[in-house]
Amino acid sequence: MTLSASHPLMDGRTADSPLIAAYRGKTPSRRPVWFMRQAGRSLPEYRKVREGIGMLESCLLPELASEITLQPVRRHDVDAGIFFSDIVIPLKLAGVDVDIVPGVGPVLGTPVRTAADVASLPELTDESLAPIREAVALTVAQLGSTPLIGFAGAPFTLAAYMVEGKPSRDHLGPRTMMHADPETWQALTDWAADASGKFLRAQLEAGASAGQLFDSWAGSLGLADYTAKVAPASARALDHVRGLGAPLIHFGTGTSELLGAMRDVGVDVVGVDYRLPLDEANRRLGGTVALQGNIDPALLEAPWPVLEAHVRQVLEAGSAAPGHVVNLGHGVPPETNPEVLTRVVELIHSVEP
Ligand code: 1CP
Repeated sequence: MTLSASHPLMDGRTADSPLIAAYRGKTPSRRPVWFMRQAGRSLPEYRKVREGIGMLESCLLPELASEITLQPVRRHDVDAGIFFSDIVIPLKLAGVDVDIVPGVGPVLGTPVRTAADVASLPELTDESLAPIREAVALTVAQLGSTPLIGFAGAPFTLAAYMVEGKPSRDHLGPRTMMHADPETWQALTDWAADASGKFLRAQLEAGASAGQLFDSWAGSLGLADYTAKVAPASARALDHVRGLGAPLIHFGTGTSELLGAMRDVGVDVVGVDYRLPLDEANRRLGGTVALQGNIDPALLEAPWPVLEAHVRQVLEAGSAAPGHVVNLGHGVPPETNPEVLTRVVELIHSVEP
């Protein structure tokens, strides 16, 4: 299982990029930075091309998805593109009745709650992923030596939407199911693991140079439940892409107590939200992996001197880790002034790696 010789990671385009060097624990030529949700509503050029086109529809139009992926790279000089798509796209492509409702998020026509519901989930075929492969190929042809990061939702975060049928705060539905009906839980998370794994694999094979597993809501779990009921499915998702040679990143929010367990599903990089300083995260992980994070998105609205001091602190704390890729502790808030993001990138690039 390897990437083709003409893949950007194999043909010399991205292997020595600052992003991939830092992920691999080597010294990069400059401090790499990208932002979760760097594509999206904070950019006027995004709002313009999305006019009148639904969210999921825009993800499945290869030229549009590619253009949206490239917009923040052009504008901010970030060190990576993150593929414009969504964690529920594999559900949509499998034929699950799901949509993204503006101002709400993913909503399913019928929530998935019983053994029969799970048994009737359609399988995601490789053929249905063609628009994803096409969008990735168009994108990497334009990105040159800037790596593209592929991503997928982790099984717990996907299952959280599938069981509740919509976004929720406490994720009570999935947390009940894992104990009340462990067999259905296992079947559901296995299904989600395979759907996400195939989605991520399609992106890596088509040209993405790294892959990030988003377990955004894992922080609602204690360590015991995470380890017993969730981590095995996350490992199963990544089994689809191990051995390709592309660095793998694992991110969640509210996961300060789970960092070691998240590393142990088998990744090269752990993403840290804004709650824990990176030197402390590195101490908890024993200096075993590179870190990604963790500018507090709330500070993007603060006066520049306050934001600058915070960014410098993040860089200092991140120096403790074997490798550090700067990011936010969660996604770019939609109200963010994009000029602030560009200025943050300039600041980070001005500091010695
Ligand atoms: O119409 C719009 O513009 C809707 C907003 C939007 C966008 C821009 C949604 C709906 N998804 C996306 C794109 C997206 N989603 C990306 C791509 C680009 C980038 O980062 O620049 C990525 C990586 C995701 C992944 C995603 N979707 C996650 C994991 C990351 C995270 O932010 O925690 C999650 C939890 C989702 C679900 C989702 N999709 C959309 C929304 C608003 C949500 C969250 C809903 C909730 O609060 O539960």
